[in-house]
Amino acid sequence: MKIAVVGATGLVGGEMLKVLEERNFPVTELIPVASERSVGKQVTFKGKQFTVVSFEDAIAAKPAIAIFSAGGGTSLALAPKFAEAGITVIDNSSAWRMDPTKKLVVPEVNADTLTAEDKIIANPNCSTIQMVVVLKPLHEQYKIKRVVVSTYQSVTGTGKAAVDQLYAERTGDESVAKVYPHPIDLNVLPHIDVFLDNGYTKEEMKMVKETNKIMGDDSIRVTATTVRIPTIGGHSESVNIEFENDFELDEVRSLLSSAEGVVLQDDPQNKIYPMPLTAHGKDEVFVGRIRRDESQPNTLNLWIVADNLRKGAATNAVQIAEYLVKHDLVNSAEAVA
Ligand code: A2P
Ligand code: 11C
Repeated sequence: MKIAVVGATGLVGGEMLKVLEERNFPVTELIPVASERSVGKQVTFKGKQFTVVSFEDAIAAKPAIAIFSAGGGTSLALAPKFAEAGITVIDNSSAWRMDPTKKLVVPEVNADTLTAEDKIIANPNCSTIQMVVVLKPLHEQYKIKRVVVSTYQSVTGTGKAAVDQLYAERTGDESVAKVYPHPIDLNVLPHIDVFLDNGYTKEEMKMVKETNKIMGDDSIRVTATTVRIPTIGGHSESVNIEFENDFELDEVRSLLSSAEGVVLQDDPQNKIYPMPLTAHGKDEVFVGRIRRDESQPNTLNLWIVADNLRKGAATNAVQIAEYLVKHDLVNSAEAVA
């Protein structure tokens, strides 16, 4: 299958190439796309060099799937052009997520809603993805009423320039451009994406709206505080969940340990709990610190960590592609060749 990766020179794009390779996705031809300034550059995939091409050349090559991670503006402008050519777009930007005509998909939660007619499929925000993978099995069993989440997010969520800022601050290199309004090393910024009129940030409102859309249930009330911390391995989340029905902690652990894509790390006596350092480079969502909220009935506290570039972005997109291929929902290489 011919696959285009739009944004192949970026941080998430590079992770997409690694994940496609590691999961042995059946790529017969890779078509890397980036901005005009990168056309002609090389990217490495499965030990071979591939030349970055323009989006026009990529469409002409008729890939079956194009995975986009090149920013919202690029997705808005280019995804319809790919879709019109019969190419299924899986888009990692926020451009199409809340469009009622587009599906917003986390495979463990709602891949079964996908059809061959879905030509632009939205990949959710990283902090939302890792949370809903854990919420889904709990919602099915106990019915969630309300979620209160606070995040501790990696600088990798901002992109390569932010990783550079963190290390430049650490080494005292003044020549590197700053992407955050304050220092990030030895600091914590309660500020991710832009502030909105209601006092929340866009990242916080993404967590609210995207959770309802993916879970297919607007009755779940969500409130979020999203925070940037000087780490690179992944995003962490403190999540407080109030249910309609009561639960047993052992049953919660057992549900989560058998949930698809979830790894239970919940042995605090032995200092075992999820951390960005140990989640880094992994495809799963890690959950631990599972305990009852003793301040009100039917309420649970837990701690969720995942690599935001993996399950939060590249892995989720590749899993959507895998689902489409498995269920024969894309134009095959022969059909579009
Ligand atoms: P380029 O490297 O040529 O700028 P990141 O978020 O890590 O900065 O990555 C953004 C990715 O999106 C890069 O691969 C970047 O390519 C790509 N990109 C930016 N603008 C466009 C565009 N207009 N068309 C295609 N790719 C783009
Ligand atoms: C961050 N969650 O950590 C953001 C990055 O909507 O896909 C991803 C933004 C998005 O800064």
